[in-house]
Amino acid sequence: MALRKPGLIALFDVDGTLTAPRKGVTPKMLKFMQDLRKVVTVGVVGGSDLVKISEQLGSTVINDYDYVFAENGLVAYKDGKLVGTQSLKTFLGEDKIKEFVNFTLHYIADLDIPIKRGTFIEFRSGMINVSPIGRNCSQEERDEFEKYDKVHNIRPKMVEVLREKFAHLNLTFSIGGQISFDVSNFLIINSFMG
Ligand code: M1P
Repeated sequence: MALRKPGLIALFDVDGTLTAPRKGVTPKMLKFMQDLRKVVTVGVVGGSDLVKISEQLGSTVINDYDYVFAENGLVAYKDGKLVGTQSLKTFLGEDKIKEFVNFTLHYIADLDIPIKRGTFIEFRSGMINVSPIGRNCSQEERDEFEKYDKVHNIRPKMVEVLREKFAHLNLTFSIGGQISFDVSNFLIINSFMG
């Protein structure tokens, strides 16, 4: 690592950049990243939690890159070690989380979309991931939902409703992937950024 340029960091998004959405990294991309790391500091940033990022980039991901930022940066690793984490549970408290989950599940129950599977809400460390079709749909079903959503705006409409309903919770919404959106809190993000 002696030849690495100081003061320079190359940061890469995961889904849609290093890999196809939710797919594994190709050997070619992996080699490129390994070569790049010889000349600059390299970090990866994903909306997913570390489990999913590891499925895509490999089980040694936190050691393969200088920085790994999971959950959009709310869980951070440097040189293989956890250096920061945020807990939405601590930040919002159980009552507010329950209020959000209950409303969201009711909304999804009333939603008329072609198919529904399971795991509509995935609770992570610093965020909640919400999927109208359900996260355990197949790849084919995921691709179909993405197309359907582009026409019917299921996620943007749902985010609009949740944004208004939970304005008092200072929530942030991010539609980054194919079948879901991420929900976190402005203050948790700001406190983490220092
Ligand atoms: O990294 C982008 C997004 O990837 C997944 O989205 P989806 O399952 O909708 O394709 C999720 O892990 C999401 O949290 C993340 O932002």
